[in-house]
Amino acid sequence: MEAGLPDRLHRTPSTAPAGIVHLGLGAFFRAHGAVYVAEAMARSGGDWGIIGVSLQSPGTRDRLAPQGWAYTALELGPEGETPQVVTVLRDVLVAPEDPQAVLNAMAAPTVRIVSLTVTEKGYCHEPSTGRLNADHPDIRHDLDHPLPKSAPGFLVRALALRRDRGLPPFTVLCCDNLPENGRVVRGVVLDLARLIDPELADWIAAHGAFPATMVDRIVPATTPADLDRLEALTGQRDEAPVMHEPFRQWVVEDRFVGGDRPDLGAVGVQMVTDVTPFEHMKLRMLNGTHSALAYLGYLAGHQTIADTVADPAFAGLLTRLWQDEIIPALTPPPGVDLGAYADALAARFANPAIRHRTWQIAMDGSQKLPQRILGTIVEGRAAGRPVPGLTLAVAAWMRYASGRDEADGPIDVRDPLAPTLAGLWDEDAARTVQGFLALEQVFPQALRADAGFVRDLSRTLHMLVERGARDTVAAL
Ligand code: CS2
Repeated sequence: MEAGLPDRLHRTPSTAPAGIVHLGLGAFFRAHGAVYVAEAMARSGGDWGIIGVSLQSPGTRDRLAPQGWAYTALELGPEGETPQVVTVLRDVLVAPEDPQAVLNAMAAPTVRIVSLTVTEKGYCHEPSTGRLNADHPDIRHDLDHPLPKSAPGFLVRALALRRDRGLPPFTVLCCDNLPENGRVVRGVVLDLARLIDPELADWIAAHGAFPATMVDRIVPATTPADLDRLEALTGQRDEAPVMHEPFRQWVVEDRFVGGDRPDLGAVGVQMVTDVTPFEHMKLRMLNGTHSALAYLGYLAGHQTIADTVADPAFAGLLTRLWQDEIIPALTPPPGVDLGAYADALAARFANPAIRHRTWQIAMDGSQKLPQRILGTIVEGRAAGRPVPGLTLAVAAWMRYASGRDEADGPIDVRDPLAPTLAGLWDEDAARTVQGFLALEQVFPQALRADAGFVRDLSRTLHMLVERGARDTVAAL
């Protein structure tokens, strides 16, 4: 044992072969998919240990390595904290340091699933169409170089290795909050493969599997204070724990290459034939209101989602968004009562133990808004249903993306389009709206051509700037 490391956490990693390679080893996957897989193996066995891959930086690998890849998942309930040590990781690779090692891991005969949480922008696609953006700098690189940078590049090059070695493809299990995530990742993989080797694309189309999933657990970023609190609770120093709420849900389309997968159904994962109604419900009811609260709450000076919904004006907005604007456009998944789902969400958002920053959720709005908010607006307007709350959320995103807050202080806007968005801000609300709506990769044609929506959005943005977020929410 290394000095200072507690023995319960620190362990010699298992040498059993891994069955899964996971791209994008962030806090969300370590608090969600990895925990389910660990439980499924404990329950039903199988060599499903996970090799994690960081596509950008070595930080997670460097913090986990001295712990033998074990880490604590700390459940933050309203009435207490429950730690669990997760030991399902077998190794962690850092793609930019050694892309060949990542490809070798993905092409190993024992690996049958490659799962991904690379965030919306990691698929290098156009959010409004779901197709590969062949002009993306990483895709341009991956077209010319056998050692890739992007997630689609790793998938395609590793699938090529497997085909060349006579191995079956792995199942690609997308665990990001994209609409029809299985179809989108299949589309970008086939688009890229076709540009590299059309026969490879045919082979993947014929033999591959890209099940759709709906993933849900609120996992705020771990802070230095969390490390100290956890140490006080357990007596062990963990340099790489993850924090999560008690709730979790995973709905998975049961379509795996050769039917080969961990026994997820035994540990509460819903294995279904159609994920779409679950995905719409979650993306629009949870993530849609999350984004609305993030932009408006941030502008109103609220640090976290729990703080935002503790403000009665925002709690009122939330109820209204669900009841009047979002639920009427949804088809409930089998056996689900959407009103009860909303009530449960309200309690989850209010959980004071979860310090989920509005700033964190506000990231990458250009990649998130289409599936979270814009689809509901299109459907509402087509049905003649007013959508003032969601329109206000879009206006708040524009205001936020300007990079200046209501006291004219700077906002640290994180978005692949950040410089473009900041440049669209204009003193005149109608001109700002015109500039944003010209972003074809974000706004669907149905909204860009909807004069009534353009007028409502311009008025709402004008009011938001004049009166500030809190007053505008209260007056809605
Ligand atoms: C959040 C999600 O950061 C965000 O954009 O809306 O991470 C959200 O917490 C999860 O999807 C909950 O399952």
